[in-house]
Amino acid sequence: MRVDHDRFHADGFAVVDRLVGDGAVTALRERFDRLFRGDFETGVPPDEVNWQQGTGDPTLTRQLCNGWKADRLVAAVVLDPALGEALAQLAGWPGARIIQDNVLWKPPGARSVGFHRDNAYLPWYRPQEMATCWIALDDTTASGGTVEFARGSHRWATGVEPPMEFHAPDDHRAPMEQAAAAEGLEPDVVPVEVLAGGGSFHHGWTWHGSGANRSHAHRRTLVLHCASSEARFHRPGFGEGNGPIYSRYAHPDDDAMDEVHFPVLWRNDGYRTLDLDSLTDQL
Ligand SMILES: O=C(O)CCC(=O)C(=O)O
Repeated sequence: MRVDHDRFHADGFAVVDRLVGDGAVTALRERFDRLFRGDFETGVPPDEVNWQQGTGDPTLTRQLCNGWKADRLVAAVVLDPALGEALAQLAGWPGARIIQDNVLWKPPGARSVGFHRDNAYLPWYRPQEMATCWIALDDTTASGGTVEFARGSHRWATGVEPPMEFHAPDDHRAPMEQAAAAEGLEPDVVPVEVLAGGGSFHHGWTWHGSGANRSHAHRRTLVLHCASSEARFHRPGFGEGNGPIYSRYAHPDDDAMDEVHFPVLWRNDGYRTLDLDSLTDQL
């Protein structure tokens, strides 16, 4: 996997032709079916189950967070040390630990995902930084509602972020356009169009989202969000962003992020959370 670091730092994202092989793509699609049916291989449910077959709104993008806890193949892909190393090097960290994965499925006709900046939802740990790898499991197109990035937006002002709706806002780009106007510029919005198995890396302050799927093709994606291997919980932020969900894993007497829940994928001294390597046998 070759990631263009100059592009990533200039644009806030970099597109990559191939992140996972065809065999893994096919097998993951089958795991997506199982996960959205509530068939959790390990017996452990994902941390967030926002959509299930039978009860989920068919017009929404289906989402689960931390599918890796429920499914060993998802785990084998998102806990891959090569992805952890790539993210750590892009972000300038000594190592990378997973904060969250997203299992996303936008069928034909499903609505948008609102533009947002990942770092804005992380006041519950320090350093408040995320870097992300987005893996397409179908060929992606602009009309099929692929992810879109606002070029260079990782350098726009941070602080008060405009309010956003993640699921199906009427105008999915509106908060980003408001932020662009505050910068005094026209946003340059770039859709990630790749073949299945390709994808992108993005910076935690890059504005991104995706439009409705106006094509006849499904759009399935597996997303890996990492933080620095050195990240620690930050108690004053527990009530904000998605802190109420993930701060449940804090210890009462220290700020360590438990490696059972936030395993280290790669560190520059060779360290990696134990027991992860057996998972790669699934690939
Ligand atoms: O795929 C999408 O529509 C959104 C993905 C996203 O928010 C992310 O990768 O951080």
